[in-house]
Amino acid sequence: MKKLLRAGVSMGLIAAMCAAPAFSANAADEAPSVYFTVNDKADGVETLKFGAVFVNTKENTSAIPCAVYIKDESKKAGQIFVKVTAEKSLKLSNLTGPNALYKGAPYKGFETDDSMNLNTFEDLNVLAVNYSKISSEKPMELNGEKSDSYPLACFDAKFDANAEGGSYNLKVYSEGAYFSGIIARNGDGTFKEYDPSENSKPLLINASDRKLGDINNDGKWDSVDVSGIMKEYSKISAGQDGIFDANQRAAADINGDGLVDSVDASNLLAYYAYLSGDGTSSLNDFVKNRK
Ligand SMILES: [Ca+2]
Ligand SMILES: [Ca+2]
Repeated sequence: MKKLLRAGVSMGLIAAMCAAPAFSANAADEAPSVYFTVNDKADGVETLKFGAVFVNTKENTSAIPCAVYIKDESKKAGQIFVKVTAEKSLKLSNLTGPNALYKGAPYKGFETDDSMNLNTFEDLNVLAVNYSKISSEKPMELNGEKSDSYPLACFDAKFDANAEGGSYNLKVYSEGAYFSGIIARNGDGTFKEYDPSENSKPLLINASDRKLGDINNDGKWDSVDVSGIMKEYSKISAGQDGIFDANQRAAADINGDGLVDSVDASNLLAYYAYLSGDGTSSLNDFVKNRK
């Protein structure tokens, strides 16, 4: 009985959280999706422990190289239409296929940038990439072991000079004529279409005018920053407005999980102790290596 009740609760939660009621749980498991990476060797760019990217807008003056990948466990993708967007002050440009930078594409038959369809819609800040072999009823043939052995496409993301601090998202765009779709082919003529904008996780980019964790922007990481995060967290968790501005909030998500909470405060406190003991790693490296 208990077990049944628990199952009932979790199913209810899943139904409430699921934005795509058209898919059953099983279908959602196999649904192909896309994901994004950034090259964190660019100045002022760091990939945080739980995947979000931190950008110090003071240190970052160049475009950030990015890539978009398809994750298709079933290996059934037969046609791929993906459109990528971000907030307008994070400008997307320089769309190319993956061949030059990554020495290959996810699928056979796409050895040049001309063979995939690449389009830039500047007004919308949207980039489009199509892998389309209309004549085939079969899935496309992979080049590597997995669908994400190579990216679908590469592009640059660059903050406008007047971009404000805060949370930005690289995500799939699918609106009207600018739709995104992945058609999975079963090899027998039947197929199923998925909208990757519904099941792909955006890449969170936290942009701040200060260094990660330096909440008061005094060039030091210490107890003042820790107590700032605790204050912010206690306000937010009490349902009140936070005290941080957007730059501070972006600098406070130290582990990159999209939340500013006590875990960030405890990471920062441990880092403060580590620095006091003459530690030399960056805050991000310290947090990533922390158990
Ligand atoms: Ca500080
Ligand atoms: Ca966090």
